[in-house]
Amino acid sequence: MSDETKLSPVEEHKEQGRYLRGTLAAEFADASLEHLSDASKSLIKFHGSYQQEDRDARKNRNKTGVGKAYMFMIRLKLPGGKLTAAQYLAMDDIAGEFANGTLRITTRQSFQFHGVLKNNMKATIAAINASLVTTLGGCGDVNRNVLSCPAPLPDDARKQMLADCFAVAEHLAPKAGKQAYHEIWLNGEPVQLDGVAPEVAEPIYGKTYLPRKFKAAFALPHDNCTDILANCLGYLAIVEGGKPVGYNLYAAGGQGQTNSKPDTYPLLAQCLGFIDLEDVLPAAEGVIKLFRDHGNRADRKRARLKYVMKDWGLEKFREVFYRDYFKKPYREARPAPITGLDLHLGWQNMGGGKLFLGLSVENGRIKDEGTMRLRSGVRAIVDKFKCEVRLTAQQDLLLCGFTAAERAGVEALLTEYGIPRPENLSMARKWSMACPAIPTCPLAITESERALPAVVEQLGKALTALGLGEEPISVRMTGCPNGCARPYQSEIGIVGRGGTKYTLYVGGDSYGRRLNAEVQDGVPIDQIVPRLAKVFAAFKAERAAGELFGDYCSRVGLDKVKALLGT
Ligand code: SRM
Ligand code: SF4
Repeated sequence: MSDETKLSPVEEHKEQGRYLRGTLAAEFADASLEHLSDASKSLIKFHGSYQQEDRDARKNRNKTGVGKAYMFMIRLKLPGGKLTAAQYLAMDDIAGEFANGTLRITTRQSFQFHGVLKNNMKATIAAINASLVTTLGGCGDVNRNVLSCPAPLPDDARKQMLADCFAVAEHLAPKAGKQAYHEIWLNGEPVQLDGVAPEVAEPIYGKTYLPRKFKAAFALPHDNCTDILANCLGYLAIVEGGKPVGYNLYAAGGQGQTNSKPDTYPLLAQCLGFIDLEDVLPAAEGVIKLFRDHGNRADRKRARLKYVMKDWGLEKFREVFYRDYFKKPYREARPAPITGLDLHLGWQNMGGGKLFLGLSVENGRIKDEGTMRLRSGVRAIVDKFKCEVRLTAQQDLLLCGFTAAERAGVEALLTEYGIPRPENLSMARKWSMACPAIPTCPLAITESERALPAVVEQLGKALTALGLGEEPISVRMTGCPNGCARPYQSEIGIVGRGGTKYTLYVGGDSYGRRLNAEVQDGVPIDQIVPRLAKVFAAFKAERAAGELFGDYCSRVGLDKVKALLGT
């Protein structure tokens, strides 16, 4: 076999894994094993977990020769980011008992726990499931958490999208893989699979699942808060006469790229056409099966659905999808441009006399630190009012279902626990996101979550000094080019380059419709804002009426922005 056709080792792990079982049960039962075998490292992802190490501890441990401090990250599957009060309180308990005392809202509306020790994995996953929350498919070569606008606003389209989001998540969940999950983590009875055909055991995925991860999202044209164009599959709701009538279907978006591989890059999803509401599941199944059959299983860096689109072009992609998979005629997309993105922060009316409160969570980390006891405060509010909790794809938190009379009580708790109201935070802070990076992510080459707050503070001051403090400029940082905080879809993207240096991208838009472009490489972290300040000044002087920062950068062109940045 040539290198181009030789399957990646992960394909072998899946092939031999007996529908996600492998030797996981035995390796977790053996307390003397500090870490997992390579095959188990691949398979554990499908169960919603990654083996990691504490990178902060690495230096000292190397010096004393004690080896790596292994631990696990666990990611939930929370379609639409929805949790009951009881589920939230249980997740908070788990964060304290088994993880590092924090809950991390992800950029895909879910929670991650960090720092779970190997010997606590079974108890942790069992505790999560006891609350009727799963981690199955949180990671791995399957459909990941399905996104939908979580705002409980009183409109039919959002309700329809959430219902469809749940249906897609359920339909694309592993089936034989679920039995394995029960056997390994929940003491389920072993299921005999010998002689069962793969298309029966695992009807959508088969024995070797997908070539790579798969992501789906729902959004509204006026509220793209899930960034649907970053997804492998996107449903843009079409509303006529106040009622949802179907979706414009998008396919093959993605962010990740690798520095050493110029044939990897971010791409926005492209529109396949219009589908009726009743075709939500057949369309999902069609796109995912097309990916299963045509994705690259040799080179994992080029295995995402976006490269099938890039290699074939939209015309062929559509032709194959409609003819071989969806098996219905192509219908032209309805005119529905994306025109906005709502962070859903502050107090808002959800109908029926009820209110919800959107709280901005810095980089998604719910923790107690100094005088700001966010974790304890949110816990106290959820415990007292038994409010439903929803997570946004912008790493924020919505507390839902208060009466008007309860509002003062919630406010009092916010004050008691030092939790800032969104209206008192800078726009720069509200429109920022960072990925976890160091100390947990093995792929990080710079800091991100721990570095962005200082940059955002500087940024807020620089913008305020120029009278631009109220501009909604999206800024997203990642600790490597993989793009977990979707930095290539923001107005200012800051991507880890190594050490304390970053690559700077500008010219995207805050509604997730346009990719930005690289304008400077190797920028020291303390130079990011001083260099951008010159671009902000030009923006202030030259912007057209109502023009946003990213649109300005895109209009005046990269050469001008590069010249303004200087060195
Ligand atoms: Fe991601 C890998 C964290 C959303 C693209 N991502 C990772 C890993 C698991 C590192 C690893 O492979 O060992 C990170 C774990 C870090 C840690 O310590 O927690 C990680 N990704 C995250 C989260 C937690 C970032 C966050 O700030 O919230 C997000 C979890 C989402 C979830 O709940 O499911 C997260 N990752 C994303 C997104 C954004 C999105 O999906 O909207 C992207 C870009 C979109 C895309 O998929 O293209 C993204 N993550 C990647 C990639 C690049 C994939 C590629 O196509 O090349 C990797 C690397 C990989 O898979 O090999 C990666
Ligand atoms: Fe890790 Fe890179 Fe993703 Fe950040 S962008 S979490 S550093 S893989």
